Amino acid sequence: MRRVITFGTFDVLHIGHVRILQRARAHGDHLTVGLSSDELNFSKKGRNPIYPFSNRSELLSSMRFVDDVFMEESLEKKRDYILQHEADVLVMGNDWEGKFDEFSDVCEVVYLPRTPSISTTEIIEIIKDV
Ligand code: C2G
Repeated sequence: MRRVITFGTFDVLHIGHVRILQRARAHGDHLTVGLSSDELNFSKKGRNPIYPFSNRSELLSSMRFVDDVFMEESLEKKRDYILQHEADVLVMGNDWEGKFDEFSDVCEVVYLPRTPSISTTEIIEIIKDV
């Protein structure tokens, strides 16, 4: 079984998230998602997520192409997570291009094109203006 792993906050789930998860899953037979904790999102983006970890985890777990979800607590633990979950391939959007090449000794690293013109930040801004 070829195991794929990916990471993210996946807050205010949108088509860009769905498409990266679908494409990540297509790189193997099993997809594990390291879902950022609320605290990690705060440290990454300077704000709490709109949806708490429990809701974001439930949303991802409901997707047929997501097989497993665990809490990503630190960006620095990525190597441990990859080994712990026995991932054969790490897939990320290309906004992370090159950032995870250091893990190519333990798994294949694949960057896929982001879905253009959509982001959680943009969605939040639009909703604020309504
Ligand atoms: N993404 C995408 N297209 C978009 C928006 C996001 O393909 N329009 C991808 C990102 O490239 C990422 C994934 O969706 O691979 C999740 O995006 P975020 O939830 O914004 O996650 P991020 O803040 O990039 O966290 O350890 C890595 C980090 O946890 C990744």
